Amino acid sequence: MAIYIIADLHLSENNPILLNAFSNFYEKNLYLNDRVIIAGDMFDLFVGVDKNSTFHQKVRQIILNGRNRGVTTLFQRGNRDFLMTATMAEYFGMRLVGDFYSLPTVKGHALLIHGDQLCLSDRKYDSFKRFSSNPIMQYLFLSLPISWRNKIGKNIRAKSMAKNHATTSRELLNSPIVKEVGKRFLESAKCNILIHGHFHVFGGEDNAFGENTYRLGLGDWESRYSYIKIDHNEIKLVQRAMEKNF
Ligand SMILES: [Mn+2]
Repeated sequence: MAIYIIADLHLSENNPILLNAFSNFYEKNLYLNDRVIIAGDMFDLFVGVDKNSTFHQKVRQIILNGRNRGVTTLFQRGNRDFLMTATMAEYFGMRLVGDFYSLPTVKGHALLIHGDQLCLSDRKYDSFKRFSSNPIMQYLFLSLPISWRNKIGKNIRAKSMAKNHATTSRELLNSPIVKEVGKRFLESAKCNILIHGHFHVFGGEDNAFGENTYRLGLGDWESRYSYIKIDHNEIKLVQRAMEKNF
């Protein structure tokens, strides 16, 4: 019985290799009573459930197959899939959890966030999320036909990506502001381990936010994938090559 945390898969219908890797992750790593927490950006872009999309059906089937084998999936929203509601998550066989989720480990309490929250002071903060952070806008947006939503989402994402290259993710991650925000998050949640994705920079950092604090950063899924495993004995950050057919 273990908890696995993954993030930043950026699944899309144009990338069947990633979808296959996601499927294999379930098939090869997860067993009865295991729990997966997908910490955001599971989708490259998510503008609501499209029940007619074979892509969405496939994602759903992978998670439901896991559920049938006793694997529970929790979902935390990222900046690419922040429009996921509890009902939509349930369609995919997942349970939606909060944007700040804490869990006990052998090395102390860990706070899990997608990671975009660490960049709140960044003026270039993802405009797709800013675009409809207000509930009324979200409601109006979700009432549009799915084809419109896809088009609008893709346009906004393209604009946001085009102007996001001034600072590298690694520089951003090491900036004093991110350190300060992370420290505050840990203090208010009474945790000493911060787990996050979003930056696509794999790696752990000891004393990242003060003495005896740890930062565990998940990488994105591309030629490699990463996960965090938590069980009664350990908490570990793992990166692996994406084997052929994985
Ligand atoms: Mn992200």
